Amino acid sequence: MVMVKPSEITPEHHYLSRREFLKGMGIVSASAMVLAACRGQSVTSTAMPSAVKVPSTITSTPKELNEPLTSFEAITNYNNYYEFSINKEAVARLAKDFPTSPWKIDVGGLVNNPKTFDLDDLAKFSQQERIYRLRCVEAWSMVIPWVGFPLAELLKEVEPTSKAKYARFETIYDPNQMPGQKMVGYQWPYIEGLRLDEAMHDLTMLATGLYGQTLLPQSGAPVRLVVPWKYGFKSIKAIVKIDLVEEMPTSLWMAAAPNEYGFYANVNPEVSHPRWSQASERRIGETSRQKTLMFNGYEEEVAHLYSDMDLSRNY
Ligand SMILES: Nc1nc2c(c(=O)[nH]1)N[C@H]1C(S)=C(S)[C@@H](COP(=O)(O)O)O[C@H]1N2
Ligand SMILES: [Mo]
Repeated sequence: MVMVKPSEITPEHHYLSRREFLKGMGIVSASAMVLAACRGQSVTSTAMPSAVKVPSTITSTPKELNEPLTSFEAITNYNNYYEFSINKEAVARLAKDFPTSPWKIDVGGLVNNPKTFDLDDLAKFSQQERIYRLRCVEAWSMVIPWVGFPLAELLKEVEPTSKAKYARFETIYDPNQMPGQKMVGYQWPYIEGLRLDEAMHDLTMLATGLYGQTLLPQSGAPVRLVVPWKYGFKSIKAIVKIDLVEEMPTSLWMAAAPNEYGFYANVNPEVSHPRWSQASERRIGETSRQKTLMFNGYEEEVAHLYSDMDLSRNY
């Protein structure tokens, strides 16, 4: 396993605007081709056997950033995943053999049509590529070409009732496979939550892949949440359960350190975390720091969700 220190990551290829690229190349996933080119592999050899198979034709990119992508090597070797290790550069090795198939997600609670989704069911949702910034509360960030589908599409199938106000997400609990779950000081399994309108927002996705290939265990395989306008800890990995509930869920981080982590956790350069200023961030693989953007750059899309909140307070 090659361990990549952030300082050792070579400057990235500059990512062509996806639209420009597709104009020249046809409909093959642009990032899969960039990846293949970088690693000297053919696109077709990258599919993993035991998870949602990412199709080689990906149809849309609603959010185009025109920023260089973080390298595949950095995205998959610098991970926060406390179930395996608190050492970001050890996660990939420790998670390597984590079994991600078979898998199922139970979706229930305040819904008319509770349902269990296996990997084949997840693969039936039309998979799209979306390039998003990921901003960790520790003040580093990446640009990641995810593959997945809007969470809203799955939630529509279970039909939340009018009583449902929040979605509560749960990671698998398997301390034999996940040594970090024996760590004291945390209430395992990892829990996260979203308000229902946040969960239904088109930017909120369930990711099954990145860079045109199936997710690796360290990235949250086989399926993880991605909420790009919130700090990274909201984007819970290896989900086995989603419940629609009436009360605001208590996340693992809220329970562990209520003075440090709120429920909303919207990226906000004006509000410092007790241990980290949020004004700027280190883009992994780049040398200079850059200014953090309100809502991580998604203000236009999401600010209306919070029009009645005082954004100078730490939520
Ligand atoms: N189950 C689980 N999900 C998790 C975490 C974790 O420790 N366990 N870490 C979170 C944090 S703090 C971040 S920044 C992102 C990191 O995602 P990445 O490793 O794919 O970059 O995952 C989030 N999801
Ligand atoms: Mo994070």
